[in-house]
Amino acid sequence: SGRPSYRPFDETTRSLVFGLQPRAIQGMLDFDFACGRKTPSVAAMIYPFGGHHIQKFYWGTKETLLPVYTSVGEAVKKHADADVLVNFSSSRSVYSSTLDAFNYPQIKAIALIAEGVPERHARELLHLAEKKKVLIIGPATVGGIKPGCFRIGNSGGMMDNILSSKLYRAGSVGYVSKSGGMSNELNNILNIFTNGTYEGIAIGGDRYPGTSFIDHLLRYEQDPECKMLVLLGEVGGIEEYRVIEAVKNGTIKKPIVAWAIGTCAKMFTTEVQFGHAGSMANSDLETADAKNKAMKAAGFIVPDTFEELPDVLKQTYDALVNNGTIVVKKETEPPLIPMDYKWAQELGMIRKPAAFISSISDERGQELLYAGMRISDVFKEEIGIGGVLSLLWFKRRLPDYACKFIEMVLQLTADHGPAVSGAMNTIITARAGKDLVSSLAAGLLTIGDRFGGALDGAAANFTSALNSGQTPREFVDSMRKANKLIPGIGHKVKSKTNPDLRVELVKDFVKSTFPATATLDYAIGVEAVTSAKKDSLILNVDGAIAAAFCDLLNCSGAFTQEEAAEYLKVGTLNGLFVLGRSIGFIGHFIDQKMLKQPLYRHPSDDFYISFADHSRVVVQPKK
Ligand code: Q5B
Repeated sequence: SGRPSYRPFDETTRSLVFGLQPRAIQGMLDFDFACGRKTPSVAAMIYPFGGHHIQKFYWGTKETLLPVYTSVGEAVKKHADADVLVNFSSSRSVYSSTLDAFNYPQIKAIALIAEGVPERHARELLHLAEKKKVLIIGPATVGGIKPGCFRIGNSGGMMDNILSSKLYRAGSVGYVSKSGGMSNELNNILNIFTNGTYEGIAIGGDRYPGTSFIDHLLRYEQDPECKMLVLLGEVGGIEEYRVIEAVKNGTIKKPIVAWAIGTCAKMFTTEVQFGHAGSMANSDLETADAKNKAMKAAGFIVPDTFEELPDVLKQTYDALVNNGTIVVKKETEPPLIPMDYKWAQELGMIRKPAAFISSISDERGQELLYAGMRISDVFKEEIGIGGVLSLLWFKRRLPDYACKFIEMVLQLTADHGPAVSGAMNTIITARAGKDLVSSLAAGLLTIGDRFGGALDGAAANFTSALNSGQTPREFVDSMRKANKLIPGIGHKVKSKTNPDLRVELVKDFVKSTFPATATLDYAIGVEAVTSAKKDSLILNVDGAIAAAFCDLLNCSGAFTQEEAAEYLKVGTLNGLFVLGRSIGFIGHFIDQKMLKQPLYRHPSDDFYISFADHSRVVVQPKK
């Protein structure tokens, strides 16, 4: 890469990201753009599952494509300029993916983000990394940031944080800490009290980090652009003492401000384990107080309390400015980074008209809601399928008898044998080798005016006839005059002498539970007229259900008159037959498949085939 070893990241650094982390990658690209980088710092992603593909990201206001490879080897081969691996693999797979990355000398630095990596694995990786001269940051870290140059994963936080801490351009202070959260705090403090961060690394909170404080501080010491060092240590471990040694023996000469977090541990009567796996003092030497004392004694600039850290940072920085070590540069404004739509929306900064309105269900919250009712209450209150239908179709709870009626309708209409149009279609489609949805759809598509889909028509006709004051006979006559069949009347096989028991069940239930039955009574009156003419012109299942549902809409008290009329107008009632009969059609599909029925071909002798006369006339072309 041509970079000196003390400077693993600069404004030309290119990385590979292991794992599908679109948010983190977008954050890295937004950072790059804010820094004025010419090329994105992420060259590609590696994800072993799902095959080689491409993903789209924003580059400023425009969009850019990043390839996703299935192996480190493939990615390295395609992107010879990438020498950093940001490894987001989980604690289970980080060991193997990092071992694999060690096979490619092109990779010079690896950040291990995963928490909970087994210590045995961490130590092995650490050992191998030393042998292979690979810089490891982590595990259990957000990574680190090189302002103006390169951001590892989510380091530095959200873009507004990056901008307010001026991480889009380099400052003069190099820091190292364990915690990613404290790194953010340091970025902020350094921006306020100095000219900002030159580089910041969070080594991670585990007991065996791939690199420690000293590794990074020695790099900063060598880097002429880094003028001042900060060490944010903590209770537990003895890594701070390696830095003390380096300061004492003169390896580290640059001014170093330091603080070990965890001085409050002494206020507890027992040993305290802080948030990090390694943050517990196993001896007096490992306490934060002992470390602060030792660092101060070795010549570090150590405040008396953490609250005084900003003051000593400012004093140290001012002194470096005054003696000419730091030359304050003119501030440059970063380019405007378009805010992520979702984030802006969350902040309440933008609004957008919704393309769709929906008012029956909502899955966005913690719990699924049906018309405002929690799914857990649906079961707690045992509202049943009738209750669920009343919520999702009518957006309200209906009285108990209404829910029971709905359930009765679904059971009554569930099937009527294999010979009806819809079942035949389903069976033929299933036998043609088609799937469940196709076979079901083929069956459903037969539902209409003649078969199963006469409910809406029946409801409309019975209602208007009843409301207009026509007697059933006048209504039948008027329909005949208009040459119209009465929807809800007539059946292919059922008749006065072979009554449809389903209709009887409907009548009995409605008569005994509904507060009013004017429409059903009217339909029965119509049946009396039609069946007197012809035995098969009975009130059929469509007609009986439709008439009863009109009574439910009009007289249950759950709907206004306008609502009742609107539900009829939009064609709600055929839905009852469609829903109920879907049960049967699916049954027929499964039945045919289980019976391994072959392709059906209808016998040709069942067709009378005749061509129209004109098909034999040859039309001569005009001369
Ligand atoms: N005539 C149902 O016809 C059927 C008349 C009528 C006045 C009428 C017919 C019809 C209206 C639509 C309707 C739902 C096609 C039916 C269902 C679900 C099912 C099915 C299953 C299940 C039967 C003979 C004579 C003619 C006609 C006259 C007939 N209907 N007059 N109003 N409605 N009804 N559909 O038996 O003088 O001789 O020329 O369209 O409500 O689909 O089980 O099968 O659960 O799956 O073939 O129950 O009624 O009678 O057409 O030969 O007519 O009666 O004008 O008079 P048919 P046609 P004319 S339930």
